[in-house]
Amino acid sequence: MAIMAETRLMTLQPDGKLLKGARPSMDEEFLLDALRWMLLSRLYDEKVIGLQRQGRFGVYSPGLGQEASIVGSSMALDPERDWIVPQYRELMAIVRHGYPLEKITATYMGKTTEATRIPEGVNVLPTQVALAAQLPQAVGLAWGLKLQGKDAVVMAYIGDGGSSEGDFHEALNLAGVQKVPIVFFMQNNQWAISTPRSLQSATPSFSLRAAGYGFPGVEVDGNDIFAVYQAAVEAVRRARAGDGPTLIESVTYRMGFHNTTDNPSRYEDKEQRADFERRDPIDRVVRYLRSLGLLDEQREDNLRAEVSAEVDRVIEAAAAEPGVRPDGMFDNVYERPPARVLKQREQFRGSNGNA
Ligand SMILES: Cc1ncc(C[n+]2csc(CCOP(=O)(O)OP(=O)(O)O)c2C)c(N)n1
Ligand SMILES: [Mg+2]
Repeated sequence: MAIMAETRLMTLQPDGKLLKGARPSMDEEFLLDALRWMLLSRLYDEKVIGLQRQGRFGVYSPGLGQEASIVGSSMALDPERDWIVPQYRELMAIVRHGYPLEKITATYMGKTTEATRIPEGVNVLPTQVALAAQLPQAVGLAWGLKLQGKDAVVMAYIGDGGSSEGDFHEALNLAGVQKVPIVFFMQNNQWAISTPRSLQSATPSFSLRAAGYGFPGVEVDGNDIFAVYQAAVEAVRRARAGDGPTLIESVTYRMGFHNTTDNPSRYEDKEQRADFERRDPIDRVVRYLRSLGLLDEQREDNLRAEVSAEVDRVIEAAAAEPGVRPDGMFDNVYERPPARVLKQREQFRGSNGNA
């Protein structure tokens, strides 16, 4: 007997019409705010990829095509008390949660190493490149919050590729046993660099794995902001009520590339890409808002111009930062650097003249 995934949650169809009988999970004002965040994510990505090509920005993994997944999930959280534990492709989720975009931008532009420090009061852990290593940390954080009697929830992000790591299993297992207040939000963007989803796992749906850990798994159309938000709100509500973890599989597509060193045209399936182009998460919301008479061409142009100006302002501010001294690489790694590191810094200063 074939194991079937539970039906994939979808509310808003690619043509911008609500599925028959479906109700939007956001009111109009909240949806306009979500659209603004999705546009910020997209326009920022487009602009900084251009800067990277000019040698002004570091290696970067854009969230192109995944904006509903990234923004919709984070909008279910309360930045005052909840925590985000990111992988590395959820930039606007952590920015919406309070991590200043200027600071991140300055780091990518080689202007500061300060962004490795999380500002006081911002409930975000550093981005993680060692796949799935963030998950045991996230479960520990959620467990700690539970033991402290806080009503806080942790949202931990993971990719389809990261889910093949042992840490994924260990973290989800412990989270289920201890019923910690956590939401595992998996962005299944069909790729782990050049490894396709079909070679990542034989499971018909990653969400099914949750059953093995004793908590619910849900699969959502990750390009449908209403569906993503609805699933995230429900999972956050469960976690906050003490009912334990949820695994959300957000089915989306990486429309950009793995990072700025990658060229997916060498391995990508053109038809699959074209299919997801038709399901663009931003176009879908624009069509919906137009059909309601809440957005016309003029208003959309204005919104794009406003967001674009905001991106320019952030980049200009970051570019004006003084830049990193060569010995800045020793900063912000240890709270109390060991003697060995202090000695290396002295040697480095001596040999490089560190102007
Ligand atoms: C433990 C570990 N193994 C391998 C890598 C190399 N690596 C970096 S990103 C990546 C792909 C991750 O794919 P996924 O988790 O789906 O995230 P996505 O890039 O698609 O957002 C790999 C294999 C790594 N960083 N860490
Ligand atoms: Mg992936």
